[in-house]
Amino acid sequence: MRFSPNLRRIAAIHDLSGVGRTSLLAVIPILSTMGFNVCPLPTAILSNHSQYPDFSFLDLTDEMPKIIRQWAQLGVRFDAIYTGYMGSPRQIEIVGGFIDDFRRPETLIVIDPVLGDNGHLYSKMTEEMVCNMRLLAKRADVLTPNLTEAFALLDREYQPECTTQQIKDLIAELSELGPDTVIITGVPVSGQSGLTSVIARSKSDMRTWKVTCPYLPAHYPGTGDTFTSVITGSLLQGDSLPIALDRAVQFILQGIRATFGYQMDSRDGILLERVLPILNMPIQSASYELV
Ligand code: PXL
Repeated sequence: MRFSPNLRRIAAIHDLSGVGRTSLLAVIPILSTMGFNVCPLPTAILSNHSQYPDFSFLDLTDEMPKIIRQWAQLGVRFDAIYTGYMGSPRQIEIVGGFIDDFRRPETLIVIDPVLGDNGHLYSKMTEEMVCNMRLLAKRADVLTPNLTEAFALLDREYQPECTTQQIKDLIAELSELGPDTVIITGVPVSGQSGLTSVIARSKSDMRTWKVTCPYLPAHYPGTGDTFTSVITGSLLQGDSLPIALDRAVQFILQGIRATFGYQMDSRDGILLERVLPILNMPIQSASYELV
């Protein structure tokens, strides 16, 4: 009898930033801990993420087609393709082609349209990057913008105060671009500055889910990457959408709680190393609601 390890494989298309616990430095540990074989296709190498005032930046656009060609020759198959921070507009087109060539009917395509936060685009994110990201988003099964990115993808002016109905309308419009499931993160809860929420809906299900959690007054880069990594692993493990939302929100909250008590430079991100083992524990209590 031959046993197979049955490890599932995820192509992770993000930058590698040495300091700050963003992108691949969150994606790889989280999805490895959740039991997946992560294959990085790096988009750029940075000394540290771009929310520090200075950083070095090596654009890997020219290297990516070579890596992809080699993977095609090896006949590598992926159970999921998960994309995040892109380094150039042409790179986004290359990634679109990679998805078209490597996706099989059962491959989960997760696109985190990393463009900005708190109403502003990150440095290096131009209008052309936003346009190309909009085209890439069409290929997603699961799209996970924060509120800033949701407005940017729809070419609308950022509006931080939204009613639940306005968020539902944003989700519907983003779904029309193509994705089956849209999850909007970092949605303020109106009238309650101590709370934040994520709201999500799948086209194939009429229900809209909301998970609310306490908002701690600190900004940690990389929490979006951490969130979408847990969502990807959880959905691949067979969780329902609301359970995946709960797992991701609770994990971020535990990470922030593990970090907040120290007087650390918040640009270093959350103390991921302290909380990774939680990913293999059963979910403590689900708090999702229908809205
Ligand atoms: O966490 C998103 C992200 C990813 N990669 C780089 C970034 C950021 C956010 O600042 O700068 C390089």
